[in-house]
Amino acid sequence: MSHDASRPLHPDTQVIHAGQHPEPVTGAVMPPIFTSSTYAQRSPGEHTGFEYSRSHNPTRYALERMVAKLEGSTIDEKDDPSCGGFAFASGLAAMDCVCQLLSAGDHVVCMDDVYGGSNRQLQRVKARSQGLNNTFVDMTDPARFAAAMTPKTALVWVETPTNPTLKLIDLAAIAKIAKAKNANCLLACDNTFATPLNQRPLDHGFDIAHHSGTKYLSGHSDAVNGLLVTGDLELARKIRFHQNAIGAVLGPFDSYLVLRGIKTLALRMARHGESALKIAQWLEQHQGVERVVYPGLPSHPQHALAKKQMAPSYGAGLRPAGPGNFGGMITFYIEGGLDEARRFLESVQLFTLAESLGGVESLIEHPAIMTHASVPPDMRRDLGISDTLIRLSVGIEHVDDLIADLERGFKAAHGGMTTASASPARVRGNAANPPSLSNIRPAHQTSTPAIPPILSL
Ligand code: P1T
Repeated sequence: MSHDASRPLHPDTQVIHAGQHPEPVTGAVMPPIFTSSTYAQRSPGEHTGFEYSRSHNPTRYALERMVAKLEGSTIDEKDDPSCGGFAFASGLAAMDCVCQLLSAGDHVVCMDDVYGGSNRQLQRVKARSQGLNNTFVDMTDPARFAAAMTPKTALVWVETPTNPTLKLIDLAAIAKIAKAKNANCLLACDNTFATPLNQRPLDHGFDIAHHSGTKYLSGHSDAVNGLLVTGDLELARKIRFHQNAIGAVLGPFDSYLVLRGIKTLALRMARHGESALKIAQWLEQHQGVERVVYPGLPSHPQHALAKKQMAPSYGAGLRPAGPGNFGGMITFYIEGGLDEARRFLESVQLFTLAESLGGVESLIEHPAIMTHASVPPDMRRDLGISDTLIRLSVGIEHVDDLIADLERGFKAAHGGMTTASASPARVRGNAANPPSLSNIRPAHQTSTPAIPPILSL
């Protein structure tokens, strides 16, 4: 993209153009999907810069450059073909690559509330295979973090807002403490929930922004992928070496899909944020709710930090368009117990009961049984991942329809039905809950599927 560099572009424009240029041979405006696994050489070692597709792929580079620019990397394409952005086969594969930058026995400090799979990778894989020594700590309190951090800490891993309890971490405060204790310590922030439209970790002194691009970046729940971005050229070279040496790269078809999804990221995030705020406000007034957690509500204990940190500037004060920057994720504690939570989850119809988040469609899930089942039970209890905690990923449907759907759930949960009478079929059939959307609920949602043994290890 060539433009007058003295005039920064709005993020809405960047999601379409950043790091993109017409394909040099044909002028194709959208990047072709380069499927070739290898590239012809004129003479041994004499090639065009493209040798083998694990190492170099033009479609993947186009995606990587886009995310690198959105996250604020200033690495020039002349110095690094993907400007410090790296795409992987999943968010967890991207995290694995960061861990592989460490050495056996290194110390890691991790936020205590993170995606269950990130916790599992550190505790049940890296502790054994790399001997990483993990400390999980509540980093919402910088003093606690300072106590956990040692001069030998090699990696700090945070998520903000956290999955699933939507705690916030003051990135600038954590970066200052960490670098004072050990200037060489790597600071990585999983920016999946916020997206670069709502928060840019590199601007706050972090070395790496990480994404499960499976979520908001792709935005359509149709491509599992992960991304890393750094603005430090030396670190970029290390990540590139490991990305290639380990090999969990993102394929060209998925790279194309994710890049295509990002073109509407600004539009989608504005709608996600606007609707989530309305739903959070509605939930807060609802008698069936014990407590709502949403960073955009003044009742969120870190609302002031959210307003400061979740408002990235894209230069010259340019900010994403849209009323709310607090994202599309809400968690709430439903009144009652597991029975009420189950009836609620089984009864909503527009919100699909499923893991994942960040797609155009609304999703709902029960973290204790679903996404965070791999977190040790005592840790879940301490974090508040209880039987009554419900997580919403607010999609871009009309907000009134979403609210009506949630009301249907509350009627089923608290409408005087006994557990026995609350089967989804009965709920759909009763007069208070019109069966208009009943056909879209897949049959498997009515029973708990067995967990394949490989996943429950
Ligand atoms: O699924 P994968 O692309 O490997 O990403 C893992 C991951 C990493 N970080 C965060 C914050 C995540 O939420 C996830 C995946 N999360 C879910 C599948 C979920 O429903 O929470």
